[in-house]
Amino acid sequence: MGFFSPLCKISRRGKYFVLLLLLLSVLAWIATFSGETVKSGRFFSATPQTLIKEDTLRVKVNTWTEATNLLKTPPPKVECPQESPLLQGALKLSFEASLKLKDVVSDNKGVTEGEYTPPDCTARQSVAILIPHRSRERHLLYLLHHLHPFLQRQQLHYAIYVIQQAGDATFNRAKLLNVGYLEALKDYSWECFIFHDVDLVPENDHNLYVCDKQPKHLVVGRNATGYKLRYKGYFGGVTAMTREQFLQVNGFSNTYWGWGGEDDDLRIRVELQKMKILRPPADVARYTMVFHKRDSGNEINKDRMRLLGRTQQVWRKDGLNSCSYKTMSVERLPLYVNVTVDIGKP
Ligand code: UDH
Ligand code: MN
Repeated sequence: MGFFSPLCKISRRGKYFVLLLLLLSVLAWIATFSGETVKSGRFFSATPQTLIKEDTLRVKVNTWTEATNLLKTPPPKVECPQESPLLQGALKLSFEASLKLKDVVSDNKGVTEGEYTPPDCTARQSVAILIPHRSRERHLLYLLHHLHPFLQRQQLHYAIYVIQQAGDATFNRAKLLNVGYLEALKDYSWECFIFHDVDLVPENDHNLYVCDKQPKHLVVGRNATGYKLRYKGYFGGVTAMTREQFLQVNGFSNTYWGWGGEDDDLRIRVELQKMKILRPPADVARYTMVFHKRDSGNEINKDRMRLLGRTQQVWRKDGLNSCSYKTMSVERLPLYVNVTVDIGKP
């Protein structure tokens, strides 16, 4: 009798039963194995239809998490519209004696260190506003109070720079503006520059603080002149030039100390480049100038006519490329970047 002889003794029915048991265990093993592949197959090749119920659920949960995540992350920004829907047109300006700097700060929560970016769309232009300044604090406060909301309604990416002339030598508006251009470009590659007197407040927000294919003059009229252009060719007060346009004319002359002439000199530079000055419609390009007397330290420049006569000969070597100065400080205040500079004396 051999080793397997007891098996031979099992009945035929018993043999079928053992075979069935074997078959069932093989099937069970295959089932567990295929279950595993389907689960991991999600990451390889299983189509959604082959997923077992549990995984379908997991996929649903994932889609839900992805969807809620999508809601949390802001949608990609689109370019701001050609005309901002926030514009109001003619504005009611106010010059309250009680106005405080901290009120202007709290009115402009979107502004950090003088800079603002529209939250819902990508601004069409990045604009640096340059304000030449010395001891006109009250005018500066009124201007900041009006200009920040004005620029935000225009949906611009902008920053305000105040360029303070240190010391009490004769004032030089043009040289301060050259410094402003050079200093602002250290922060960001601004494409447009607005050269802005501290005492001129725009009356209508359709007067857009953006640059054009040609240099722009934004002050057609002001209260003090019955809203008429001061004289034919006047290019002062508030002007807008692209980074390239300003570079092309070599900026302002550095040689105008005291009041007058520097704006006419810039006009000559622009005309020498065959550029044409653009102006917005007169009903829009209106300003209120805060009343003031002539400042001490900014007396009429008696030499201005002589200087204007030599612009054509000197503009290439007198301007941005010859602007020497010493930066005393750059303070990043809430509403503007305060650049204090020693520009020397006449
Ligand atoms: N500025 C200062 N401080 C000064 C001088 C000039 O901040 O001490 C700046 C300021 O941005 C000002 C700009 O330079 O807006 C132009 O100077 P301005 O306002 O004195 O020039 P404007 O042509 O007036 O407006 C000239 C004298 C007006 C006398 C009016 C008498 N009716
Ligand atoms: Mn003025």
